[in-house]
Amino acid sequence: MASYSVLLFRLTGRYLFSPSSTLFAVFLCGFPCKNPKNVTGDDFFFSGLDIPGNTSNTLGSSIIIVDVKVILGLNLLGISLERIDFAPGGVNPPHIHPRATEILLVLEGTLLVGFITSNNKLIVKVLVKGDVFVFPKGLIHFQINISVSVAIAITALNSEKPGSIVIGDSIFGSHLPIPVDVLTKAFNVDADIIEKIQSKF
Ligand SMILES: *[C@@H]1O[C@H](CO)[C@@H](O)[C@H](O)[C@H]1NC(C)=O
Ligand SMILES: *[C@@H]1O[C@H](CO)[C@@H](O)[C@H](O)[C@H]1NC(C)=O
Ligand SMILES: CC(=O)N[C@H]1CO[C@H](CO)[C@@H](O)[C@@H]1O
Repeated sequence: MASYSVLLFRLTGRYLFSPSSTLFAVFLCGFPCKNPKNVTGDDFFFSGLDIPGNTSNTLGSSIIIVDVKVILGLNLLGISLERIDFAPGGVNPPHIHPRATEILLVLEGTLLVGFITSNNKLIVKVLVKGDVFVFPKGLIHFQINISVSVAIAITALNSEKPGSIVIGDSIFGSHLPIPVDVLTKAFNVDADIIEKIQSKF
């Protein structure tokens, strides 16, 4: 039945069943395309990246993401942008982007940045204004402001929907927590330490 439907699609360019049919429902990973006749400049536009993010939080950092949810015209184009603000000592904690390599430009301040290779080697670098650094796709990476003044970075990512998985949030703060037994064995510590960390997320 499914192959008949696909054959019909090849022959006629359309599916026999409407997308609302549960049997042949089509689930899009990207976003549906707008009618090209209705596209305007605003579909490729965002304003406000000159405004600093609010870093009054426990991490002392803020990320403004300009991805396909913000600029619909990015759909399928494989690129997005972020502005990251850091208070003195502020941290963008260890995280990965499952779908993107990231290239970071420091606009202001001094950052210590790093990523961990698949061989478990830490690669670090201190960056100042004008410096550029690359975080390869899928690797755990972080940034910390090591100066007494604020820092600002712009990053570009080669996905319109790079995704972000914050390691601590995932491991210790998942909805439906990972069983403590899994974490005590994984980190080789007692349950009370795991429970203490879990309580922070
Ligand atoms: C899109 O453009 C068509 C004409 O090309 C127009 O009839 C229609 O109302 C437009 N739709 C929207 C949502 O603006
Ligand atoms: C920044 O965030 C803090 C904590 O959520 C809030 O109290 C404060 O009003 C915010 N500042 C601005 C300028 O929005
Ligand atoms: C002012 C301030 O918080 N400075 C901190 C910047 O980051 C370095 C490294 O973590 C800290 O040692 C400083 O105290």
